[in-house]
Amino acid sequence: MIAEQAGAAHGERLLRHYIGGEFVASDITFNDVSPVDGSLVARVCEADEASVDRAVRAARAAQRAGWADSTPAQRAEWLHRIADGIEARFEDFVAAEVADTGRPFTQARTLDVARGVTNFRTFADLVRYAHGEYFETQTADGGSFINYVTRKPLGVVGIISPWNLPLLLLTWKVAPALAMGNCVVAKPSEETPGSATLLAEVIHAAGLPPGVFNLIHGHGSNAAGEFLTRHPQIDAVTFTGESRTGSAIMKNVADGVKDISFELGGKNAAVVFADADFDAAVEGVLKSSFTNAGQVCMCSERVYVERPIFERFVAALKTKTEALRVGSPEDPSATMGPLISHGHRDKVLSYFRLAVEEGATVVTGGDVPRFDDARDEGAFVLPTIWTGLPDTARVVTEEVFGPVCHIAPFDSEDEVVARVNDSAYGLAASVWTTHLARGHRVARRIETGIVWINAWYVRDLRTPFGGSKLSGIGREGGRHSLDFYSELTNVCVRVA
Ligand code: NAD
Ligand code: 6OD
Repeated sequence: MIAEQAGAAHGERLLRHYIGGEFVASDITFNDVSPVDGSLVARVCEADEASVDRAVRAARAAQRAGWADSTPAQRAEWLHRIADGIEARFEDFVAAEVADTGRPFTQARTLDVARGVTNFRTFADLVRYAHGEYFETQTADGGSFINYVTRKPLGVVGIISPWNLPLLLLTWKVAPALAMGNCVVAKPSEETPGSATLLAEVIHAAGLPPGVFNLIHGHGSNAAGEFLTRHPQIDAVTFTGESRTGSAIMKNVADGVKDISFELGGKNAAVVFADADFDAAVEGVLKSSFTNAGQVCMCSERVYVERPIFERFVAALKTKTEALRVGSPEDPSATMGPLISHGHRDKVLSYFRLAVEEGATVVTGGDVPRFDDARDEGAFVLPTIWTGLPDTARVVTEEVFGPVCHIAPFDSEDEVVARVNDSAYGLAASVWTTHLARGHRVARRIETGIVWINAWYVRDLRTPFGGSKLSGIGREGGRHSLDFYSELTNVCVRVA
């Protein structure tokens, strides 16, 4: 971890924590750097254990002071006010997201920040219509009872989010947690603190009661993230990130038997049948492999193509991939930005080398681009396609989380389903076919939390989102979020 004493020098931005309704600094700070050219974006405060403790206590106090007793309609109003605040500063959020990630402005506008607004509006609307359950019960001795189920907030929720879709994935948890009457302490990724700080500013300006939303910055292991998940006064932890980190957090929450919701890694497959709409499938796999430089948990890194169209498909995807333009956000023609950091690029480049060692044919990419300007200091890699590896190769089984895919041929439906399911992960899959029954049949047999047929990353926020196996625990989205962020109590009443 890069951490130093003292705050920001003159003219540098200092990103502070937001605790108990106030922006507070800490003595220790670290650098937030641009992945485009390594320049300093801001200095960021690193929360120590005492700061995390203050944030959790502020949240607990706010919970007791009335947030838990507010009505769904009141909380829905607050959420819409926050969404209004994001909209009012839309371009500031876009700039923060682009500065931290180097992604194209268009993506930040249409995906990241737009979803930040939608997350708040959706859960504002859903909470108004959240309902309980009701059952009538008769006992053998003639007694008659009604059972009804009430929802209460969990209390204080710790939220830990990753860097790949910073605002989207933070607000995807903050919005339903607040909607259900919880107070939160959120820790965004140390790589992307910018939009989270703006969210705190928006929430502050909206006048949310102090302590309802708290933000702490810092690193994860043996730092702010771990202090938060270990804190005895946290009632639940919701986490998005690597499977290995999920496992570490699980150990830390075990003592308190805290509720958890985990959205973790993936090694997702795309399956293209020979009867697919060819052009749509090529375009779909291009998106599913290379969107956000492959740094989306649902990206497909394994592509299976039915043998009769295999060669044609590889050639067509190669042509489209080579037409992608890697560049910085200032370049309006750039369709793919850098990876999040040099550290992550080192990891992706190690997989580039490993693929060659394992005997892959590099169809395209497999290297870094050369710009002959400041961008050569950035964390760019070329979108990369491999063929020729067995399913057991490490680059075909391990999550790379970069702009890569391995394409392999298959001969039958049964075979491809078995190969897709032969994975430690179970997050998402996409199936490309015009055979209606086959699409549904394959979707039922694939062991992932999400299956798209002739589509990829289409989201209706009422649907359950999450994965099986190493890809996570639980589901969020729609009523599944409302369920996770609330404690249910069954009340049983004798009526006769
Ligand atoms: P990461 O696990 O390294 O970090 C995520 C967050 O956890 C960060 O805020 C980090 O500071 C914190 N953290 C790290 N160690 C911790 C610890 N011991 N205790 C508490 N907090 C800790 O993940 P990342 O590199 O930021 O994100 C990429 C990964 O996230 C990929 O594996 C990707 O598949 C996964 N992801 C999954 C989903 C999903 O919905 N399933 C969505 C996005 C990303
Ligand atoms: O769109 C969403 O709701 C969601 N949870 C996306 C996850 C993306 C992973 O990178």
